[in-house]
Amino acid sequence: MNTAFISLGSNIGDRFSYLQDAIEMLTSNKKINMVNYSSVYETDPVGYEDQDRFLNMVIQVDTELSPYELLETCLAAEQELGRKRLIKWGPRTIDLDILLYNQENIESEKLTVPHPRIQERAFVMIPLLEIKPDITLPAMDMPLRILAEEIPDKKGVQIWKRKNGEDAFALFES
Ligand code: PH2
Ligand code: MG
Ligand code: MG
Repeated sequence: MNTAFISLGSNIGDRFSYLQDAIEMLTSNKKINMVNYSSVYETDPVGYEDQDRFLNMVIQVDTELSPYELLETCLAAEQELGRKRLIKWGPRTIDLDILLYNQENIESEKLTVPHPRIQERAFVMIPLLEIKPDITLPAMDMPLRILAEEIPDKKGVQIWKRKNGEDAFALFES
């Protein structure tokens, strides 16, 4: 069994529904099992700034799929949810990025794992560290938590729906 972390992002339309629908699609695959999920964060757009704020979160799954099969499954869900690729880093109904697959390093035309921009992006690191505070990236002897102390744009990442506590939400209730 393999463990993967996937980041989800949406900044068009009913953003929360897109997150929920994407999770439902991924986990409807018998070879993907949800292990954990983060709170949902509202985040300032990074890279291409002239667009609406995102909802972002991270999920952890166990899977029998290979990294490429998992990628295909993510791309199919993006397609199904109306993703149009118009502007690089631009607005999207849903973006599903494989952050980590076990502790593997994968570098091909189709797929780079770990995701190359994890360490620059508070909207990825904050939810990832919420699920797995002691996570390290392959070939790196420092926990991600230490690197994350340095990131400049933490302010732009705010809790939107908390996983636990008062504002607990039932993302996976049927
Ligand atoms: N995704 C991008 C580019 N910029 N900014 C935020 N806040 N959230 C995202 O998910 C995001 C982004 C490209 O994938
Ligand atoms: Mg992305
Ligand atoms: Mg993507």
